[in-house]
Amino acid sequence: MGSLHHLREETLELVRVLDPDGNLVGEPAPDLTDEKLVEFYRWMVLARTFDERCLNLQRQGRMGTYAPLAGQEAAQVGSAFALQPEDWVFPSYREHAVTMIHGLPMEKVLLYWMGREEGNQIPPEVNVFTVAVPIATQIPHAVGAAWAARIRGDRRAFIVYFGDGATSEGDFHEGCNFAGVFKAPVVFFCQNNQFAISVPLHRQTASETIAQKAVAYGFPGVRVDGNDVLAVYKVTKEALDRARAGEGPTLIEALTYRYGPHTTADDPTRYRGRDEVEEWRQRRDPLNRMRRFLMARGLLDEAQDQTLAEEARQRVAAAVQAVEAMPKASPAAIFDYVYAQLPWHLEEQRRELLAELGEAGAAGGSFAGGGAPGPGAGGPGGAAAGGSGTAGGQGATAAGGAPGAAPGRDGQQGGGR
Ligand SMILES: Cc1ncc(C[n+]2csc(CCOP(=O)(O)OP(=O)(O)O)c2C)c(N)n1
Ligand SMILES: [Mg+2]
Repeated sequence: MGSLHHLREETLELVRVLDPDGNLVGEPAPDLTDEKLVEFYRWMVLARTFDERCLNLQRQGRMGTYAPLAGQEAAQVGSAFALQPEDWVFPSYREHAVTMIHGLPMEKVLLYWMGREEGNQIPPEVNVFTVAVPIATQIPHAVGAAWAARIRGDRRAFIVYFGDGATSEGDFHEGCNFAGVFKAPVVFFCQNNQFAISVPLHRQTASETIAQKAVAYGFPGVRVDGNDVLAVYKVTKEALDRARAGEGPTLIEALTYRYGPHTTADDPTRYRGRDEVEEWRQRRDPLNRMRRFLMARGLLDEAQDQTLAEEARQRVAAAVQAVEAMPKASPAAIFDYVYAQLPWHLEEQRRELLAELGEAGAAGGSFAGGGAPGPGAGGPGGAAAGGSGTAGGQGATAAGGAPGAAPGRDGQQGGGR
C-alpha cells in the first residue's frame, strides 16, 4: 500500500507558480524576462477580447457556431509560449489563442468559424494542423507525426490539445499507448475544463485525476493549475524539452474552467449553477491573477492595462473588417478542397451546380458568414453562400499579413514567429 499511496500523491499534486491572488508560491521559469511576462498577459487579454468579439458576431448572425475559450486563456497562452517555432501544434476546436500564438493569422481563425474553407488552409510556414471537431481524432495524428519525426532524426516536438471528454475515446488511449512504446516526441495537453458539453468530469472518468492515466502508459503525467500561466509555461516547456531529448511523451492535465457555453449552440445554465461559474470568475480568473502579479512587480499600471485592452480591441476589429470585406464564397467551393484532382462524378455535379447558380452565383458580392460546422452543433451547419472566386486566391489574401493579422511572438505582423 505504501508505494501505491506514493503514486497517488504524485499524480494529485497541482503544480503552481502563482496563487489565485497573484502571489508567487513557486519561481517563474528562469528564462522569462520582464518583457515576456507582460507579453503573456497581453496575449491573454487579446484572447479574451477576440473571444468576446466572436460571441457577439455569432449573436449578430455574422458568424456560424463558435466555441469560446474564456477562462482557459492561461492554459493556452502558457503552453503556446513554451513551443519553439519548428514544433507542431495539433489543436482541437477551442485553441484559438494557441494557434494564433504559433503563427496562424487571426483572419484564418475568423474565417474558419464563419464557415469559410479558407479557414482550413493553413499557410505552409505555420506548423499548425487543421481544427479537429471529431473528438480525439487529432491525437493519433499527432502521435504518428511525432513518431515519423523521430524516425527521421528530426529534433522537434509535437503538442496535441484535447479536452477532458476526449480521454474517454479509444483514440486517446491508443495514442498514449503507442507514444509510450515508441517514445514519440509528443506532449499530450489536456485542458480539463471539467465539462464535455453537459457531462461533468465525474461522469467522464473514475480516475481522481487525468494526469494519473499516464502512469499506465509508462510516461509521466503532470497536473498543473491551468489558470496559472507561469506554471503552465513551466511544465509544458519541461515536457517539450523531454520530447526533444528523446525521452518520450508527457501527459499534462491543465485544470481550468470554461466560463461560457460549450459552443454558441449550448445553454450551460441547464447543467451547472451560476454560483459555480461566478466562483471561478471571481476567485480563479487567469487574467486577474497575472495582472495582480505584474502590478505587484511594477511591470504594469492601470494606464498601461487600459492601453493594452484598447490595442487588443483595435487588432480584433481590424481582422474582422478584413474578413468581412472579402468577397462571398461560392457554394461550388465545397468541391474545391478534398481532392487534388476532382473525380469525374463530382466534376459533373460541380458543373451542374455552377449552371444552376448561373450569372447570379458567379457574380460575387459582399461577405456573409456562413454557419461553420460546430462541435456538438448536430451536424454540418450551413455552407457559405453565394458569390464566386476560387478560395485559394482568397485564402492567399487572408494569409498575406492583412491589417490586424495576429502578431508572432516577437510582435511582427502576420504571425511569423
Ligand atoms: C467522435 C465525436 N463524438 C461526439 C462528438 C460531439 N461532441 C462535440 S464536443 C464534445 C465534448 C468534448 O468535451 P471535451 O473533450 O472535454 O472538450 P471541450 O469541449 O470541453 O473543450 C462532444 C461529445 C464529436 N464531436 N465527436
Ligand atoms: Mg472539457
